[in-house]
Amino acid sequence: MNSSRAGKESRRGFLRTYVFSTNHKVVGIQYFFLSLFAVVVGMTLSWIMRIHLAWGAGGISGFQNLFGLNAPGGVLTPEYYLSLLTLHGTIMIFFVLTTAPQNAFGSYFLPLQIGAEETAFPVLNMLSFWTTLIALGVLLSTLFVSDGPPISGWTAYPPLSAVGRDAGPGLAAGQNLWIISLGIFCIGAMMSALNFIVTFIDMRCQGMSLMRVPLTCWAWFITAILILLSFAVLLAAAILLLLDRNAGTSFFVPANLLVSGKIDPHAGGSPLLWQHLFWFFGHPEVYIAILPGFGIVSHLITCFSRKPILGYRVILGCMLAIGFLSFVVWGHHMFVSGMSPFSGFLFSIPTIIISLPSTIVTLLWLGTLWGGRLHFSTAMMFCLGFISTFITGGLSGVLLAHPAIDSYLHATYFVVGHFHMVMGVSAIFGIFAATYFWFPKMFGRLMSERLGAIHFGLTFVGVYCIFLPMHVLGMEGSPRRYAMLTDDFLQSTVGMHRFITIAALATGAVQLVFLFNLFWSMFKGKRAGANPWNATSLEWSIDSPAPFMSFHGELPVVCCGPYEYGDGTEERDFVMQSNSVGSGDQ
Ligand code: HEM
Ligand SMILES: [Cu+2]
Repeated sequence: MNSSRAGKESRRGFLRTYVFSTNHKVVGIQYFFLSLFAVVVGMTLSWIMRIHLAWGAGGISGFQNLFGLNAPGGVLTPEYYLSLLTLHGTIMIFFVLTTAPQNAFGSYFLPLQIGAEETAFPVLNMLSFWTTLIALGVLLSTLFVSDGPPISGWTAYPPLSAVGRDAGPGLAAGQNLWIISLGIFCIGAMMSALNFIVTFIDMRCQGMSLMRVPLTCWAWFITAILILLSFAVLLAAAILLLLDRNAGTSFFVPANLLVSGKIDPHAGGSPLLWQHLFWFFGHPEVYIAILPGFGIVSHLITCFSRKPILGYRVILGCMLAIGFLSFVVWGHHMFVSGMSPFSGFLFSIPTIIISLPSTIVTLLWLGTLWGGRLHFSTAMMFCLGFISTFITGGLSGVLLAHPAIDSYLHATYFVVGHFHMVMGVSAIFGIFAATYFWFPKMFGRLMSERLGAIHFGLTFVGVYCIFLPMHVLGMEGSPRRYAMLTDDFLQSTVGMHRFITIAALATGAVQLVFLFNLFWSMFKGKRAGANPWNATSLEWSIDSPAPFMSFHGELPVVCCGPYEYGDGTEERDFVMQSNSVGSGDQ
């Protein structure tokens, strides 16, 4: 049935084949480029913020030309800084960290790795991409409405986000568009999650029993469940917020609120309700960003250590435990919201517990590396970078899990350092590792390993230079979301802020090496054989680049587990999951 469907597709015209395609590989590549575009925009915004923080006080002439009234004399208004901040956070969290690891690589490789010709609902797959693209368009359109993007941050707390124009710039049309964009994004994310779940359960080929599924696929599957459960709540919350703003309801706005000298007409809602709904989504969201990375790192380090993975079932159990626990810790984002100390305690305990499965997985990764014949490909180095930054970011998380410590550090740069380290950098390293590893399968050529090593080395040093000092700034009391360091006690931090900005600009420049490598290798890279890394999973048993119909209608039959490395001879120390198609290099 599938093969005839895919066959029909290959006879369709250009538009249906490459643009409005239902082929999971085309959709995966479309998602990949969507998040590549998004990350470039998000990074550019962060540079503007960083330059402003470091040297903004005297005015920067280019800013006046770029932002007009939003930067009189070249100094960004505090409100416009917040607008850019909101856009930066929203783009990075949703359109980069949710989209690339799960949708780009998941759409492409989940069906291949479980031996399916397609996803279960190819049309849904196509629709989910286009929905996500529309959501990005709506979000970016806030840059062009009269009072710009909202100033309420990526968490959009009411009352600020609910009471409209009177509360500040960006809170009229901009905030409406922001909410609509998020709502559309939720719908796209849920469509794709549903598709992933059914594909995983229903479409595994013969012999692909649950314990033979690569950990990457398990990670995409668990992440899909988290997406379905948490984005549903965010969608509902977004609709309620939209109603509060435009239909006179009062879910989130309390009575008798004085806004810009006027009594707000809303009555009887609770701003805390939004915080609960938002973080019930928001905490699972950080695991949505990182779990696919868990799968990718597990999958790659065993290949580049030439050893079976240590504790397949334990890693799987830990990922399931993390998935479950991520739904019961949301209150740790609200320690300072005035919740009772008892509630704080109840949220603190599972937060500390959730670090246990994370630690176990990390130790199992180190155990897998131990005694292996390590091959330091660029993909492998990014996996090691992932482990390093995950430990660094995780450790500061354990500190923040204590309400007493969090109360002091919550609104400071310590938190900015923490979440950038763990979700920004770790998750992005997972994306880089996946890109270098699967590029040959997606584009039929190899990326330059020399440029890759340069890219990794400089990026690794760079991110530590950017985000470690932020912890120190936080402990010194530097507040986050401030556009300028005007208070006396902040003057002593100017030097460190400048250092961070220089590091951020330099690390950003290093990404040009990656972009060059990516596009140059697509056309000029060395041609890749079917299995350049001598890996075992099914995607490596077909040609590179993967043909339009991956298995030509003849689904593979799986005979072995996913990580049978290290047995056999020097030249061939691995057993592929299926020998039914091609195997080995060339
Ligand atoms: C080149 C790398 C990056 C730099 C230099 C950077 C810089 C910044 C800066 C300056 C802020 C504002 C902090 C404040 O004033 O409180 C910020 C906020 C934020 N960034 Fe980044 N960022 C980078 C990458 C990322 C990535 C990859 C993510 C994805 C997780 C991310 C997510 C966020 C979030 C969620 C916020 C908070 C937004 C809010 O509070 O509404 N950033 N970043
Ligand atoms: Cu959390």
